[in-house]
Amino acid sequence: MEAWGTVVAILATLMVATVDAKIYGRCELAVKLDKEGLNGFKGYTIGDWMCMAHYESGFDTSFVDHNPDGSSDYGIFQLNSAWWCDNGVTPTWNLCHMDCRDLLNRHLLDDILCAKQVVSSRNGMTAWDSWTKHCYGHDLSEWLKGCNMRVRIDSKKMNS
Ligand SMILES: [Ca+2]
Repeated sequence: MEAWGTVVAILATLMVATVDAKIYGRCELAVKLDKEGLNGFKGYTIGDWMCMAHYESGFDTSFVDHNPDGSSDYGIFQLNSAWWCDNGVTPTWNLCHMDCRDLLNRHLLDDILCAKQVVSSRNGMTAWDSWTKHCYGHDLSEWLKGCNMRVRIDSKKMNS
């Protein structure tokens, strides 16, 4: 039954490759985003990023959503395949020069670098409908409550 053992080994390898995703804990994600320099970036706080990511993906890096226009949104920040990444299907500008699949794994650095490009564009965070709908103008301190971090989340007092 050695062949069967080989099959099991291959399947296990494939699963590890495809399931390299992660649902981040709230504080875990907040600390990570802060560490990568998102707090205050272009005038937005970690609270803005946390709120947006929650409503976009529920902090699940494997989340993919399909849009009526044929494009898809990938990962924790739901980055779009017509603008920011290449999924091999949607005609794309691929402004982040990346494969959309790289937005589905647990490694967030590339996602964060791409999201920085999104928020640096003219529309800022209004690029994410969920941010406009659920986060803009709201008290976002709840998103960091109980997390062991000291970041200022009052954007009015912050230099952008
Ligand atoms: Ca990634």
